Amino acid sequence: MDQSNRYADLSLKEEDLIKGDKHILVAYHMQPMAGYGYLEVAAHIAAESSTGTNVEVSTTDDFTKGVDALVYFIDEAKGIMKVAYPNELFDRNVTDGRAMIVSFLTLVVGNNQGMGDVKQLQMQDFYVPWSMLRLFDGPAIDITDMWDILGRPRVNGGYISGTIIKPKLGLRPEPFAKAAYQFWLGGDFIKNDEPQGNQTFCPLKKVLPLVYDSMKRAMDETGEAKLFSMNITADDHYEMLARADFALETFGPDANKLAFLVDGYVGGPGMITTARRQYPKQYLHYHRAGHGAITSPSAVRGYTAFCLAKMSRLQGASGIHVGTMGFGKMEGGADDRGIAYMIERDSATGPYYHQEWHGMKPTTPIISGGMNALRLPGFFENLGHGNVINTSGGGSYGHIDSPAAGAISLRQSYECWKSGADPIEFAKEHKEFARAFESFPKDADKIFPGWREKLGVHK
Ligand code: CAP
Ligand code: MG
Repeated sequence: MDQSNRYADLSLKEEDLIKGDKHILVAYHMQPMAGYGYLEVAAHIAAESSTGTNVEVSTTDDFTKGVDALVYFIDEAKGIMKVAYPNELFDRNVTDGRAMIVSFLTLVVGNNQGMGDVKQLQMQDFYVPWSMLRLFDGPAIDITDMWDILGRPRVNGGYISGTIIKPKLGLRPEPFAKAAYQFWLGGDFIKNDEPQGNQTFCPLKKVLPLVYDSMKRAMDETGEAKLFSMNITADDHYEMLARADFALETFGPDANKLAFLVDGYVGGPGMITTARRQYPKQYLHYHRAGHGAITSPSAVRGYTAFCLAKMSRLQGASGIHVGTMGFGKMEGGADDRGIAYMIERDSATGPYYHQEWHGMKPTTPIISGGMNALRLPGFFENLGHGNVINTSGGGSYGHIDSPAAGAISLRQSYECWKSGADPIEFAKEHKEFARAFESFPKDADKIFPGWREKLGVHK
């Protein structure tokens, strides 16, 4: 049934919709199944994503029609469609009247993901009007709080060198805590790897006190504050709270140095909001493991990594993994810097919409995945700054001298880029950075051809 006479109005102007402050706007890549008209399917998507179904129903009244989602733009050749969703469609908390991401997802990428007349449908960007933006929690803690703890300026406090305890799984408590201590002798920030929690070979209640002891010893030896991002992901809300409360008790006077990590894509919006609202004093670290199922460039459904990151800021993530923009091991490219800009700036432009954040705290771009000291200078050059958290697992524990040397090489890499020095010349004066070349020779050959001769390395 062609519903475009009700669920499409191509005379609507985007600038009027934005000025009106009454709609969330969404841009999709869409391809209809063969044999269906483009506008017909676009209108069906708007119907199923708001007030309609595949047939007219007798119970519809004029008010209902007033909150219809409307297709307001299509470009069939490019496979683009845009929908205006009235603010009223989105669910509000009975507890405090605020908005929720799960309702946004249920509508804009809900049933429309499985319709028989749709071949491809992936959200590329969305615009949130101030009238709705103000109803989202936004971050409570951000990178400025981490810079504070690290004794850095609250503005442009710079690069936070981090790692992930590797191997990903299989360390028992003592070797786990030792690995942490070894990195903290040279670096700032350690995270659990995304599946690390309370495995039987490494019970949380045994390992966490040892990790805190490692942190205290490393802080004493270096005279520097250290940070730990602990995974509290669990199916059960009360399990999450139990883990977080135990950690806060364990870290006691150093609880401000404890961030909470949530595997937010697989865990879902509820888990992020649990952490955001139950522990508003802790940095909320959003790990996105699993997102590739829908955000991979090969995916044609769901939404992009850009949209995931933008939603995480609305939810209140203090930081989210944004990929390595083509410089690491995960999928992505240089243009992904736009993801970082959208979550860290107060005013930014995405693929289809400009967004003002009206002072909502920023979400830190967390850079992770195959990174090491050799890959970082190119990354910083592409992004244009180093106000990020970088977690290099292999890049630290794969350094041939020690995890501490790996950590120091990461910081030296940032200093090298920031000073504008030539990395080879810089390596001649900085041992740990130089030894990163020998630690990761394949990267060195690719990024710095001729490095062996220039650095006098002959084996
Ligand atoms: C990186 C990592 C991260 C991925 C996540 C891993 O380890 O810990 O989880 O980078 O990807 O398990 O692979 P390495 P993204 O530093 O040893 O590669 O940040 O793109 O979500
Ligand atoms: Mg990991």
